Amino acid sequence: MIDLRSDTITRPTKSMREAMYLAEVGDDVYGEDPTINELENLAAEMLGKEAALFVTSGTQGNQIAVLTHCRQGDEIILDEDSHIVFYEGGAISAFAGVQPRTIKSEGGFIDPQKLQNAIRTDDIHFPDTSLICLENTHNRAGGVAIPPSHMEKLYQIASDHKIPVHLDGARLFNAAIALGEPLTAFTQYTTTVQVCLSKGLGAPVGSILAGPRDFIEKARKWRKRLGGGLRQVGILGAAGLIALTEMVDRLAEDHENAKVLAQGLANHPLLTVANSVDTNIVLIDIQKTGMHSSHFIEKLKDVGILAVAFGPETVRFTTHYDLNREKIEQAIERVLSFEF
Ligand code: TLP
Repeated sequence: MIDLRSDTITRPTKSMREAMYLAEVGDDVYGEDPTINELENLAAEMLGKEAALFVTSGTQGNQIAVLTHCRQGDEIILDEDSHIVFYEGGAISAFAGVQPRTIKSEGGFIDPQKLQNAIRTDDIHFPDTSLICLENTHNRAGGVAIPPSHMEKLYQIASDHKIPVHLDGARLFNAAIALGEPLTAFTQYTTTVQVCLSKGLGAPVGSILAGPRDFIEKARKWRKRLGGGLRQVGILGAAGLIALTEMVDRLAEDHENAKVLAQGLANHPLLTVANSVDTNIVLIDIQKTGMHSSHFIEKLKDVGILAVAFGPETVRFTTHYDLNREKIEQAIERVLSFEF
């Protein structure tokens, strides 16, 4: 099988497994795991934030951010197609008790005027707007890398209203590599940020939530409340350190492979590339096949390819570390020779 479902399927590298085996560990709930402490310090430095916290997943990192920034009954502003709204099981309402006020972005870009209009004024009828969430790269828009200059405009509006900004940067490393910008070029326009170690960077488990020191101390308590206080977790942190030090620059290969895949699939008369392929995600519009995407991905399995449905007429293919150029070329060949 050529598995293009997600970059989450990457398995830990040999050097990750060795580092995990040898990791120095302690009880992290006591703050005594040296490997996790090293990971959190390095991540905070790379992201230009005062402090960082290792969390079990991107979802947990985003949810802890919302819980820490907001109170029940608050309103948070975010793109209607953001991961937090679309793919986190309604957790912001289930856990933080906040109300989402969604904006329709244009291909992942939130219009500053729409953001400005969505912020509540001081009125006894209204909920308080207590958080603005951004996403970069933007998953459902097709891995779109949003430039720091656009984030700056949104951050300026948020700052004018004294509203914090949380960035779901599950794939922020991809945005940084694609645009040739340092991570801090993006994170300077955020109050807090969540980045995933377990996507393109290949770690088996884990994300980082980073922000001001007092925020991270409160977030640590929320993590504990959610059962996310782990003990000798340096075993996982060791892989996270390799992810941050050895796996970032090579994301460029995944991006190249995605472009090759998109160009190849575009040669099929019934398939249309539906995104700009900035990073490692290719969206294919299958409307001309007359099939529903769920049927289409079942058919793809017959030729040994896994992908995910992204809407009734859209299918997502994601490139990653476990698929080299040869596999990408095989995938193209298999799709092109297939009669839908
Ligand atoms: N996204 C997964 C699925 O949940 C859709 C994927 O395969 O792309 N933020 C963004 C932008 C994400 O894409 C994801 C994972 C998360 C957060 C959540 O990360 P995890 O899976 O670690 O909870």
